[in-house]
Amino acid sequence: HPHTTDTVPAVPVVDITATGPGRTPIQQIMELMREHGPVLVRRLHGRDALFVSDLDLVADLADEKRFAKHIGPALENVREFAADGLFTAYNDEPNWSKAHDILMPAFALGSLRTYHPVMLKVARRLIASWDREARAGRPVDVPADMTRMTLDTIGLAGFDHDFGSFERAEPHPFVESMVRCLEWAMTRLARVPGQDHSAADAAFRDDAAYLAQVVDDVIAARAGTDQTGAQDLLGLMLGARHPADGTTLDPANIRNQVITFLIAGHETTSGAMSFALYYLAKHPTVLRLVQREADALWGSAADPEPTYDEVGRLTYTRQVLNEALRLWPTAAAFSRHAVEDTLLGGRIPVRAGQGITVLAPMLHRQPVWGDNPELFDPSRFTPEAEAARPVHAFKPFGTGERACIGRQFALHEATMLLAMLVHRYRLHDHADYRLDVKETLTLKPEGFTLALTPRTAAD
Ligand code: MNH
Repeated sequence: HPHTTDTVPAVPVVDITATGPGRTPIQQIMELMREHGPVLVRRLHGRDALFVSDLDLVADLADEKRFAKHIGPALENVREFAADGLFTAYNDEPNWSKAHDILMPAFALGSLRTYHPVMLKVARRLIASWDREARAGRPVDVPADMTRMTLDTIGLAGFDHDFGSFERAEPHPFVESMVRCLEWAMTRLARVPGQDHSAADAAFRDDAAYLAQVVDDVIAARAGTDQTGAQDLLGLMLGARHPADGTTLDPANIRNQVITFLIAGHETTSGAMSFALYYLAKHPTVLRLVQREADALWGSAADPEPTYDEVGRLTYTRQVLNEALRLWPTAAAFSRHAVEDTLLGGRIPVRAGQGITVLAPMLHRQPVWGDNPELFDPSRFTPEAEAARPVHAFKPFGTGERACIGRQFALHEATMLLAMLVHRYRLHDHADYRLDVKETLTLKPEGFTLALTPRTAAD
């Protein structure tokens, strides 16, 4: 039974030491919050961690004057292979602001336009693969193929490197190593003190070394060539000088940035598209509306050529994606700390530097979302509904200056692909799939397959 401590009045403390966090720690905290409410302390082997999903507390944590990004235990583990890359850098690490300033132009709207043709090219690889499977009457493995698509996209768009994922029966070894690194970072949090983990740690070192080697090859293919005018991520990393002091990123930091972007640039987007397809397969009426939106742009064209601007007009498709990210934000937790000792929400004392983790899937199920938050309903993201809702009610991309730098990149890629897929195929939930959310720090619908048939004039 939970009890309260005198340091954190009225906040339930739930000790999970007996079971540990297991293989689905996010879903475990979701369950604890359903039972104990939207703010709780999770105690594991005597270590306490404060989790919140209450809207007022999250809004308070978003105050950049009083709170900042926190590198908690999970991201400390990710630092073992991404070090001072943008995602895992400490706020006051000079390489954070330096890389942020140098790389921001790669995510400006003008740059996103230049990635559009590459995104389209990779979308067509996926479609060629799905056409083959559809003809053969074989179902497709949705998360595996979404991962092929997003890895090839970030590789080509960011680094002019082709992972060729659709030419492989198995995931690219980079993905397999990366997933094991993320799993190591997650399961390391669940370790019982005093046990021997040297075998797992040695395997992790091998995987991390492999990631670094792939990345060094990607860098070597470009280094030494003239980067003037190269505006993709790697071009900026190798060539751009910081506006303030004229220095470039150092080689160790470039390696960390490439690892960071190859991971952050594909893993979460792939999960988001997988969940969106899951909900479309389960909600024929919504699927119909997405198809209607795509049909309005592309009619019955066998091979439409979506333009950059057309993707911006796929507003209902974008709502579907947002609604999937509401229910299953694929980067489900982010952490903040207080700059100085303060009262969170005016009531919960927190010390300077103490980590506080926002659990987005539960924030996204708070009363502000109405009385049936489990219902998949893209009309929650009409412009009117969005304008009427407090801004901090929806946080799939984090908050403040450390929020996701790739948000528009991800949304463009995912919106275009979803619309192209529903324009082309009927989706058949052939296995009557029951949602099974796999956690590897990020979330994915494990084992989700779809059978496909081409749409005909009659559908
Ligand atoms: Mn992304 C930070 C979610 C796509 C690159 N991303 C974050 C954070 C969240 C997040 C949440 C903040 C984490 C924290 O506060 O600790 N990101 C997503 C989701 C998607 C996504 C849900 C897709 C959907 N991210 C992408 C893509 C890229 C990218 C695509 C790159 C092309 N994200 C980043 C980087 C950061 C980040 C880099 C770290 C930014 C910083 O701290 O400066």
